[in-house]
Amino acid sequence: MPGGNKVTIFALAMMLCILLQTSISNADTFPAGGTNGWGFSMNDWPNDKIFKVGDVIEFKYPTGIHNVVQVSKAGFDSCDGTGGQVFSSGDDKITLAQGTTYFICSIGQHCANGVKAAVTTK
Ligand SMILES: [Cu+2]
Repeated sequence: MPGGNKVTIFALAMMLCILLQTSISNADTFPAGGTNGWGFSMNDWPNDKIFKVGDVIEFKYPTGIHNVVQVSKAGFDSCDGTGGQVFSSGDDKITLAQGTTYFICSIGQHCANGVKAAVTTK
C-alpha cells in the first residue's frame, strides 16, 4: 500500500520534532536567591531545588554593590575569589555544567556574610 510509507514517515517526523522540542525547551532558568535576588538573603537558596546540566542561573543585583565570581570549592569554602571568573553586569546568566558550580561575591566581606551559593546538577 503506497500511502502506508508516507504515513509512517510522517509519524516518525512528528516524533522527531517532539523529541527535539523537548530537548531544546528542557533547560530552566533559576534566579539566584529566588525573589530576594543575589545578596545577603540567600537563606540556603539552592537547597530545595533540582538542577540539571544546561540550566541557567541568573544573578540579579545592583551593579557595583555585588559581583559574581565562579570559584573552585576551595575558593568557595575560604571565600577567596582569586583566579575565579568574575561577572559584574548586575544581570549575569551562567549555564551549569556537570557537577557542582561554586559562586561567591568577592566584594568586602559579603561572601563570609552569606553571599555565596553552591549549585549541583543531578
Ligand atoms: Cu556582594
